[in-house]
Amino acid sequence: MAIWEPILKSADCLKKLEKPILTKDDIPYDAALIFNAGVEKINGKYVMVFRNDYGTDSDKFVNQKIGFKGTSVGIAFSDDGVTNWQVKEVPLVDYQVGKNMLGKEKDVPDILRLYDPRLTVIDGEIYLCLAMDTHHGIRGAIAKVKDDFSGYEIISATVPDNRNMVLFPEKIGGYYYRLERPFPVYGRGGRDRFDMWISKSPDLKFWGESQLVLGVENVPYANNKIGPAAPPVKTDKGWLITFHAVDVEREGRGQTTWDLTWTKRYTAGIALLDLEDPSKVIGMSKSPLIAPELPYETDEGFRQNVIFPGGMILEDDGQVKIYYGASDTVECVATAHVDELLALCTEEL
Ligand code: BMA
Repeated sequence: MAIWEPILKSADCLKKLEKPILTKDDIPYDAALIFNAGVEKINGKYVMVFRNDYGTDSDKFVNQKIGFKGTSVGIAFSDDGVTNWQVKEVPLVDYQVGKNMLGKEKDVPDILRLYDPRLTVIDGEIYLCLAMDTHHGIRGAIAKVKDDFSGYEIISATVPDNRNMVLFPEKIGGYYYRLERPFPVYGRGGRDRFDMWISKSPDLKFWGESQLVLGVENVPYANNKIGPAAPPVKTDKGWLITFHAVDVEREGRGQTTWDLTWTKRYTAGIALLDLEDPSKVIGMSKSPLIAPELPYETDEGFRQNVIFPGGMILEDDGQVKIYYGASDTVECVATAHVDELLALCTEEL
């Protein structure tokens, strides 16, 4: 595949680790693609909740039209957030293709699979936002997770079609908030053209007062769709957010996930939202924060040229760790100082 025109580069302040931090080789059960993880620091330990598409010959999947046997969501722990990830013996969630026709969830019997986990701790409780494929469309689910990651309960789910939800880590003006990306097709010309929205809730179950936060037209390096990436991080200046931004070489190509002619490029953007009214963008960068550049981001893996952040941690010394899936195949981390990231968010919408 290689790097595409127009060439998009990561921000100068961003330091990428030269190799992925979690791959299929680290997983003690069937695993092929390890990516799009949520990460949080809980009681001093880093917890990663990762997506695993499994059940295929992993050496042969580059540009192949293949199916997988299932998708699971696994858990890993690390002391420094970068090295030595200890993967829990069993995944938290596991859905096999074709085996969930009657459903596993008592309250939501329609589920086909859960994936792309985003992890947020609010008032000491652990929550996951997940994409939820059902027989009747793709929904965004919020699950409450047991402290030892041994189980979960879905506490709310959107109507289709919505996903990429992330929760803010605290209430703002008495309400919980989430960023999300509905994907209206008919209303936007019958093709991908999706934006980032926000909704609020008194209890994490009932969501409303939805508003548009950022439109795809506000992002100069996207011509296809944008949406949330990692959950927001609080800073003195505002809520620091990452978002995914997609450009295609030519309209109408690479439209389905399993399409052989994959030509979507996913980069990550950065913006700052108002602390008291997070529906307001107070600054953004008009250039990407993370672009695909390294060989395993551009030339290897299942879907080349895909960068998708799912976790962001602000350390006490100001270092920010940004966790991202690369090529829908491996999980990576990049770092920058928070002041450098804030300095990027100075352009107006
Ligand atoms: C989206 C989701 C993501 C994935 C991206 C690129 O539709 O499936 O999990 O990273 O496509 O393939």
